Amino acid sequence: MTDTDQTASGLARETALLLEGLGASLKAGDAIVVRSPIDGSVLARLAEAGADETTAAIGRADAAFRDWRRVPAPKRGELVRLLGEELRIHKAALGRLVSLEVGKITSEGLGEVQEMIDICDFAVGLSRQLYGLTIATERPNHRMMETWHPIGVVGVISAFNFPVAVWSWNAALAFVCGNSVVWKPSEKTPLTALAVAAIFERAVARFRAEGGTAPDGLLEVVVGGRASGEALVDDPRVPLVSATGSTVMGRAVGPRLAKRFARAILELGGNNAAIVCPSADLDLTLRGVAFAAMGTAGQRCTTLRRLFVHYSVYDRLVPRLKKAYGSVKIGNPLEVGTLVGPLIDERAFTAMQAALAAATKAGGTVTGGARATVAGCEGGFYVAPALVEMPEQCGPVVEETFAPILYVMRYSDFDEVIRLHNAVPQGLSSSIFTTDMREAERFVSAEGSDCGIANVNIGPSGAEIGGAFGGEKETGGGREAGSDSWKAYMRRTTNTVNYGTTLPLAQGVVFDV
Ligand code: UN1
Repeated sequence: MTDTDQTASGLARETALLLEGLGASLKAGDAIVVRSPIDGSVLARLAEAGADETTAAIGRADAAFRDWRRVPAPKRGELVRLLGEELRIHKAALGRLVSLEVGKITSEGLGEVQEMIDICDFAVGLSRQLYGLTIATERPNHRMMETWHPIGVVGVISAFNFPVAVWSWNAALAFVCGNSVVWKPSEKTPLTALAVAAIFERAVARFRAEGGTAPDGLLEVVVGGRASGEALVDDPRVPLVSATGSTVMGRAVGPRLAKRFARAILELGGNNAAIVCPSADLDLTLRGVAFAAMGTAGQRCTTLRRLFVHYSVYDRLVPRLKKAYGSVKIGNPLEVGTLVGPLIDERAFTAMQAALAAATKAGGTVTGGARATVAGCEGGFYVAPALVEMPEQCGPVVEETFAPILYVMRYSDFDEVIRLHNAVPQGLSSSIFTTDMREAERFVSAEGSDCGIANVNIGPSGAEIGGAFGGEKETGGGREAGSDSWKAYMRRTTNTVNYGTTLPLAQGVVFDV
C-alpha cells in the first residue's frame, strides 16, 4: 500500500486516504517512487509492470474488445454516461489527487476532472452518431455505403501534466467506438491513473447492475516504464496508440508504430506563440497572456512560450506584463489564492535554468526565473515565472522548455511576424490579439498560423474538448477529443451491395465468361 508509516508526510497520508476512499488498488513495490511536487515527499512506492505484464494486459483487453464490439454503440454510451456520473460524484477527490500528484492549483485540478466529465458527455451523444455515408453508385441496382467498426485495443500513453484528462479524451471515444483501452500513464503520475481505474470500475458495476454487458479488461492500467511502453507500442493486437509527451518520445514511438502499420495519434511538443497587434485590446491581452504563459506553471503543451508584440504597443504592454509577473502568487497549490504551483521535479527546474542561461547568452534580458522558497514546501521546485525579452527568435526560443518562460520579441511587419510565428519546428497552438478583422482573418487563413489550433483574442491554452485537439509538424499530427476525432478510433469499411440480377462492373470493364 502507500507509504503510511510514521514518517509519511501529511500529503502522503491524505493521498492514501483519497485512494482508499475511491477503492484504488495499488501494487506496492520499490521500482516506482511517486513524489508530490508540492514538497518533494514520497506519496507511494509502486511495483513496475514489465513487458510480460503489459502483454498479459493487452491479452485481457483484446478478449474484452471481442465482446464489447458486439454491444450496440448507444449501450456502450450508457457506460460512458455512468463514468461521467461517477466522475461528477468523485470530482473533488480526484481533483485533489491531481493537485497532490502533479502540483496543480485547486481550480486547475478540478478543471482537469471537469474536462473528463465534458468529454464523457460528448462521447455519450456521439454514441448515437457514429455515422457513415450512403454514396451514389455508378451501377444500377447497387447501393454503396460506409460503415464504421470498432478497431481493437487502443493504447494510451499519457504525460504527467494532464495525467487523467488526456486519457479521458481518448478513452471516452474509444469505449463508445467499441474498443478496449490499455493505459500506460506517466511514471510520475500513476496514482491518479489508478484512481481513475477505480472510478471506471464503479461505472462498470453500475452498468452491470442495470443489466448491461461489460467484459472484464475493458480498461487495463499498466504502471511501468520503457519496457512496458515498448511492449504496448510493438504489440500487433494494438492497432492504435495515442501518445502524449515530448517530441523525443514521439520520435521513438512513431517509427515503431509505422513499422507494423499501426495508427498513431501523437500529441507532442508545442512552442506556442501569440501576436499582439497595434489594435489589440491590451487589458484583455494582458489577462490572456498571463494565464496562457504562467498558468499550470508553464507545463501545458499549449502554454504560451513566444510573444510577438508590435513595436507601437510594446511599451504599453510589456511593463504591465512584467508587473503581473512580479505580483503573481507563487506557492503551495493547495492554498487559496495561489496561481503558480511547483514544477514537476528538479529536472524541470534544471532545464528551465539552462534555457534561461542560453537565452541570456543569446542577448536576452531575463525578468524572474529564480527558484522561489515556499514555507513548508522546501522540497518542491517553485520558480518565479520568467519573462525574457529577446532581440530575435533564436537559441532556446525555438525549443520547447516545459517551464514558465515567456520569450518576448518586437515586430513591425505583419507578413514578417507570421513568417517568424511559423518558423519553429512545433505546430500545436497559436493566437493573435487584434481588433483588426483583416489581421484576424489572415491569421486563421491558409497563409496564417500553421498550427492545429489558431485563436483570436484568446491565449493558445485552455482548449475546450468540443474541438479536435492536436497539432502539425513536430507536434505529431494527431487529433484527439471533439469534432470528428472519433474516426481515428474506428475502422471504415466501404460496402457495395448488389440487389439486382446482373453484374455490371465498375470502370466499364467487360468480363463475360
Ligand atoms: C496538454 O497540455 O497536454 O488546451 C493538453 C489546454 C488543455 C489541454 C492541454 N485543454 O490547455
